[in-house]
Amino acid sequence: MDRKSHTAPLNGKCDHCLRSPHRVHYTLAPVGAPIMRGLVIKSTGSSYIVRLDDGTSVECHIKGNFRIRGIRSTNPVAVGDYVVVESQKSKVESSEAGFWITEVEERRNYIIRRSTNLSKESHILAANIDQVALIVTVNHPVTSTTFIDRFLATCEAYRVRAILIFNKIDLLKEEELGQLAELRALYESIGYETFEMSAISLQPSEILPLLAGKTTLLSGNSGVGKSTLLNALFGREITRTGKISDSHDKGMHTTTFSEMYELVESQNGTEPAESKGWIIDTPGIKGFGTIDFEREEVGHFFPEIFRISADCRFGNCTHTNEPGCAVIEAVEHGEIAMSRYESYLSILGDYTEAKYR
Ligand SMILES: Nc1nc2c(ncn2[C@@H]2O[C@H](COP(=O)(O)OP(=O)(O)OP(=O)(O)O)[C@@H](O)[C@H]2O)c(=O)[nH]1
Ligand SMILES: [Mg+2]
Ligand SMILES: [Zn+2]
Repeated sequence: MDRKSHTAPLNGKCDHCLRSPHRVHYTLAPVGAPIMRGLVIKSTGSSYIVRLDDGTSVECHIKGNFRIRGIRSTNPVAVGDYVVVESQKSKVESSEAGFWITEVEERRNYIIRRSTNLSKESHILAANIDQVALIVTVNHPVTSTTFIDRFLATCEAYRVRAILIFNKIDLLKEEELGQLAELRALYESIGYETFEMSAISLQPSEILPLLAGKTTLLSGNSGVGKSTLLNALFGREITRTGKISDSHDKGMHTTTFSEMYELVESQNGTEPAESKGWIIDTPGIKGFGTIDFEREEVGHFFPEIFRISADCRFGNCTHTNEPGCAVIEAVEHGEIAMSRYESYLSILGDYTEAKYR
C-alpha cells in the first residue's frame, strides 16, 4: 500500500472516509498512474502537496538533482506551479513508495524577492497568479511605504496586478485614520485599487468581489492579518493566526508555509462545487529586495515616475542629479510623493551598495 491523500469538497461528504467537510486527508490507497500532472498547493520547503488532475492530493518530494534552470532560487518549485509527478517504488524494500516532482511546467508569471537586500538567493512567493493582494496596516504593526513600494515595483516588473488592502482599521486612532485616507488617495492616484477592512469582523461578501474567479496571492509583513482574512472568508478556522508581540507591536511569524486554498461556492444540492478562485496564504516577510532591475529600468516600475520621465532631458535619466530632470522637479512641486521618490532611490541604492561591496 502506498500513502496517498485525497481532497474532499468543502461542502460535501467525502467519498473516501465519509467525514465532512475537510480539505486534505491522508489515507492508504493504491498509487494511480505512474506519471501524473498536478498543481502545487502547499510547500514546506522539503516536501510539497500536489493536487493531481483527478482531484486527489499527494505529498511529493523533488529529486536531489532537480533544479530549475536559469533562476537561482531557494525554492525551485513554488505554490501555484503545475508539475509532473511520477510515482515510484522505492528501491529500499522497507520504505514506502514515493511521489516525485520531475518537471515544472513553464510559469505564466511569478513573484520573486530576495530575502534581504544584498542576499544572493531569491525566493519565489508563488507562480501563475492573477493578482497580488498586499495586506498592509497603518499601525499594529506599521507597514513601511518602502516595503509597499518595493513590492508594487516588483508586481509592475513581473506584470502582475496588485491591490492594496488596508487592514485593522478598527484599531486606528483619529490621526491614523487621516494617514490611512492619505495613503489610499496616494495609491489610488497612481492607479492602484485600494480597499480597507477589519479582518476580524469581515463578512465574506464584502471582499469576495475582489477575489472571485481569480488566483490571489496574499502577502505582507507578519501580523497584518493575512491568515485572519482567510479564516473570515471561509467562515471558520482553516489556518492558525497568531498574536502581535506586546513589546514590539509586530507579528510573530505564525504562518510558516505557503498554502493555496480553493474558494468554492457553497451549494446544498448534489451538483459538484464550483470553484470561485484560489487564495494563497504565505508567511509574513520583512524586507523586500527587488531582483534583476537595471538602474535605468527602476523608474519604469513606478508608474507616476515613468509617466513624467518622458519629459526628462536625457533618455537614460536616473532622476538622481541629472540636469533637466522632470521627475525631480515634480517631486519638488509635490506632484510625485516624496515617500515614493525615496522608495525609488532606496532601490537604486541597493544596486550601488551591491556594486561597491
Ligand atoms: N483588531 C484587529 N486585529 C486583527 C485584525 N486582523 C487580524 N488581527 C489580529 O492580528 C493578529 C495577527 O493576525 P494573523 O492573521 O495571524 O497575521 P498574519 O498576517 O497571518 O501573520 P503571519 O502568519 O505571521 O505572517 C491576530 O491576533 C489577529 O487576531 C483586525 O482587522 N483587527
Ligand atoms: Mg499567517
Ligand atoms: Zn529624470
